[in-house]
Amino acid sequence: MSTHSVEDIKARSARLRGALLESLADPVTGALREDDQTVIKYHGSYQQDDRDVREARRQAKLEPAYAFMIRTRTPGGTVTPAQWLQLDAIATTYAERGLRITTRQAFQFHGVIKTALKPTMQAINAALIDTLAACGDVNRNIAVSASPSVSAMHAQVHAQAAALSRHLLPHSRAYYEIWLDEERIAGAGQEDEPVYGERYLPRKFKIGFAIPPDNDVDVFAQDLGFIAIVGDGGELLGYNVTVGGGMGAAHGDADTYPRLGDVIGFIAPDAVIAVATAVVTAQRDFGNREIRKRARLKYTIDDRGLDWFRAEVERRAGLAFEPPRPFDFAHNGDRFGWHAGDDGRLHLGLRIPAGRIVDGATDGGDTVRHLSGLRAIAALLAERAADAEFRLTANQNLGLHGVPPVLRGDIDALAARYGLDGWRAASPLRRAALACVALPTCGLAMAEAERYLPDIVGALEKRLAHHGIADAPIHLRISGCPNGCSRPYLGEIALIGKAPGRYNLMLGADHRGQRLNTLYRENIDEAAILDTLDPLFAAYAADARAGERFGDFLLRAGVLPAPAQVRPSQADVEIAG
Ligand code: SRM
Ligand code: SF4
Repeated sequence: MSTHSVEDIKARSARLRGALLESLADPVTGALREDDQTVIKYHGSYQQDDRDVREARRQAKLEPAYAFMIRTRTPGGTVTPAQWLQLDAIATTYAERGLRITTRQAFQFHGVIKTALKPTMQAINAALIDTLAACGDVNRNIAVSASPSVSAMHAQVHAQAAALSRHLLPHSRAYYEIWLDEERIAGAGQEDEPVYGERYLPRKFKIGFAIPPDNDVDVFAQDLGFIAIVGDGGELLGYNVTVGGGMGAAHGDADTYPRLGDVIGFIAPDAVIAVATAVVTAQRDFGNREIRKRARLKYTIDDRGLDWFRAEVERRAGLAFEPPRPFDFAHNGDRFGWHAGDDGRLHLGLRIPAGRIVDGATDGGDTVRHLSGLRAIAALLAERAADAEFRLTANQNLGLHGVPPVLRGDIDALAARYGLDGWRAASPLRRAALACVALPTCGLAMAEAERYLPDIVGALEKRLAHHGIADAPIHLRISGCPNGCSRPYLGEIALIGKAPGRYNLMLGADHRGQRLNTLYRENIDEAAILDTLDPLFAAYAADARAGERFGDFLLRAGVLPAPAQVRPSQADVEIAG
């Protein structure tokens, strides 16, 4: 069987250069040449077009309204107050729709036109942030628990993730030549790529570090996961390693499916890079390069077997996994409000609806100015606590970390003034809800997600209130298509876009990211979604046990069949070992 065309583009791209310089310089179109639309992903950008105006422009015989999405590589989602101010200025100068926090702790800028791409990239790099390998068939932004319980152990895990991120970067200098005018040196185009090789990976690759009891990175949705195992004294003992998680699927195609990662063993902290390199290179060498939809690690493992894969990783890493250690996740959501860290400094968890930071959005009926508010907070911190951190969460929210207690009152006042304190009044459903970007920028969206979130949350809140359970802590996740960018298959309630205004309704995941949900109704509109959920809410209100979560209730009550995949914690991890 022949290789997929993307494989050829990678191989002939001269280590990710393609004809990008020529494409960028072409004044006739706002688009890139076809191959370069693939190549630019490795530089952290996607060519898109505004789908709201696509049809009108087609009728007017205009080319689509091309513009680019740019995604940062920000392992663990951490930036300083000064960097925040720079990113804000970039969003305001070059992009549309403000700053967007992604489900992998990155920033996205949308609507950057071709002629603004290079200045935008330069401005991002001037802020000492880059976008290299934020997209493409490489290791993506590494997700790390953004839990507010900050300790030396948390810092150690973040540092290991950042080191791993650097280790897995492509060695090609293409990024620096194209965007930062680095001089092209001898050997350019043939750089050695020791981890990736000339065709890079068969498909995107994702790594996450979870720190129990928080599973805010949804570690079982990652190709490769590290679950921190912490000793009684709070010290990092090592990690349980998970492999083969992934969410993406296609409607009606049984060859594609969401899959939870398997726990394959325990390693010491200093084995992280060796094990990650072994997993990545095993996937590089054995991943499916003929059938792109089967190219993720989860399918390599299902095709060849978990035992084979574990042995291959042990051989490459030169170690033997120890049996997995017990761990216990309490939830896969975020924590809001103020928390104290071990060092006496404070951490504030703020909710950002669907991760979109703009001025003028409505949140629970109020008009909020989150972009301006966070600018004001960043300016305050830059002046008074420059080593504080903004930390993006993998649930599209934001934490302020390392805040001196003396600034708490000022920050509370700013949060209230700009509507950043919405988490206080928000229902648990609203606080935990996730939605992918979808329309108008995502070329793959079949239905709305981010823009639909406020309406559907409002409608569901009314139904819950009607049954006297307005405070039910239900995890809702919406994706505009089955690719699953909001990790919807881990939602207690999930809507997966099927067509404009129509969704598949999935139910029954847990709230810890350890159980996949199940398809309950296919291709239904909002009225049918609400009518389907209403009797389930009524039953939950009447029959749930104390503290029982909605997803768990649906299984116990027999509304749903036994779940397809569960990854228990605690001592029962040996099911995968
Ligand atoms: Fe995603 C493709 C947005 C996290 C699975 N994703 C896309 C693209 C680039 C559409 C495209 O290929 O043309 C979307 C751009 C939309 C836009 O306009 O910005 C897009 N994905 C996102 C973000 C921004 C969603 C969000 O609302 O936050 C997230 C960016 C993460 C980051 O910072 O790197 C995002 N995407 C995810 C996740 C969640 C995660 O990583 O934890 C998943 C599921 C996990 C997984 O990978 O299995 C995910 N995105 C996909 C897939 C399906 C991959 C597959 O295995 O089938 C696609 C489609 C593809 O790759 O062909 C996709
Ligand atoms: Fe686009 Fe689909 Fe991802 Fe949503 S889930 S951002 S619609 S690819």
